[in-house]
Amino acid sequence: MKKVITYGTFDLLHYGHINLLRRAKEQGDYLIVALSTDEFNWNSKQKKCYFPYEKRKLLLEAIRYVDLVIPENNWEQKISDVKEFKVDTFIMGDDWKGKFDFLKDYCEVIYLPRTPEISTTQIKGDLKK
Ligand code: C2G
Repeated sequence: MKKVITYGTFDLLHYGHINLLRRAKEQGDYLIVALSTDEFNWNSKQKKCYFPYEKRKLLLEAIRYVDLVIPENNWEQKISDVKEFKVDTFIMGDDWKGKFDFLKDYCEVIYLPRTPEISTTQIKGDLKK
């Protein structure tokens, strides 16, 4: 079984996220999503989520491509996650290109093209108009 992992906040879930998750699952048989906790988002990514972790987790677990959702508590857990879950492939959108190449010592690293013209930030901005 080929295992794939990806990381993110996935707040205000949108079709750009779904495109990423669909393509990530196409790379293997089992997709793990490491979902940024509220604390990690606020303390390390300066992101205030609209939906709290448990709601974002509920939404992700309802997606056919997703097999397991685990918490992302910090920037440093990726190597131990890859080892613990015996991950074959790490996937992120290419806004992160190069940032996680250190994982190439442990698994395949793939950066996929982002879906253009959609983001959680854009949704929030549009709703204020
Ligand atoms: N994404 C995408 N296209 C978009 C928007 C997002 O492909 N239009 C991808 C991002 O590249 C990322 C994933 O969807 O791979 C989740 O996006 P975010 O929730 O914004 O994740 P981020 O805050 O970048 O967190 O340790 C890594 C971080 O947790 C990544």
